[in-house]
Amino acid sequence: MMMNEAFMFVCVSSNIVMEESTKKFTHDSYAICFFPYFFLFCGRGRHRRSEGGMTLYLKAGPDGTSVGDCPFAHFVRLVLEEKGLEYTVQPCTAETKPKWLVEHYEGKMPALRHRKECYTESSVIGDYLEFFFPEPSLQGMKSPGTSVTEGFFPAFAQYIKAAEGKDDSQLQVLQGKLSALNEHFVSSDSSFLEGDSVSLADCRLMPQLFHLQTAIEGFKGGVPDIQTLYPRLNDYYDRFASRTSFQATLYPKETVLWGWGNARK
Ligand SMILES: N[C@@H](CCC(=O)N[C@@H](CS)C(=O)NCC(=O)O)C(=O)O
Repeated sequence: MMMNEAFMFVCVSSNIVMEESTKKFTHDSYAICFFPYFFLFCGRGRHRRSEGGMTLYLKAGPDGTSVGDCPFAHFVRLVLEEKGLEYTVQPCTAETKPKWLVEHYEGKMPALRHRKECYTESSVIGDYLEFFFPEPSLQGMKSPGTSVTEGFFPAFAQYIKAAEGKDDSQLQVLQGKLSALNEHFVSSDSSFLEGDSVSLADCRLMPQLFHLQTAIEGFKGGVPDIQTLYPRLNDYYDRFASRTSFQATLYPKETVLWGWGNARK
């Protein structure tokens, strides 16, 4: 609990917006005595990598036991891999979720359990890992990399879910987002979204691009052709896809198609 509170305290003081999942431990944080937090703050980054166990509970694939098609869980796994942290994955279905996860965390996944603490909401988990395991840093420069990805996920989800022949407007919206991303790499001439090193923003975007590329091939006859129309974005994708973190967390395209197939019904 102490670490939960300290994390929340630092998040609030650095204006990170806490999401719904963390409200549950805010109510008992009012009687804050700032003194101990100072020491906890000083303890930032002092977790030993082998200390305690981390388990990531995440959506299961079609067989109920393999890793499922969740880009948010994939984001967390990329952060864990980029930071060289040890963890195990626990794919869950509605039937196999642990009781404590359902009772105390609304069954939300991805959920990262680290020793006796648990966090849900991928952005909170990413911030937690960045705070307590600051090396290597995935901070990035915050802008403009983050803003250029805004609205990308809903745009591609709506396009993939749209019935064939009726998706011109969704396609146009998606193409606007893809053009903006491509243009970002042209104008910044950077290797990654927020500079020449990987950031949280890359770890978030890459799983979405993997879904998009797979679903375009599977459901949309290859339209739009990312390789031809958005070459700098395509180069970026290939650059990150060759990283050990991405290779280690890749799951079958069939799982992606299974997930979007269900969403399209
Ligand atoms: N905003 C959430 C979204 C998480 C989410 O949508 N998770 C879905 C899969 S992508 C899931 O785990 N569904 C299965 C379940 O909740 O049982 C986050 O960023 O963590």
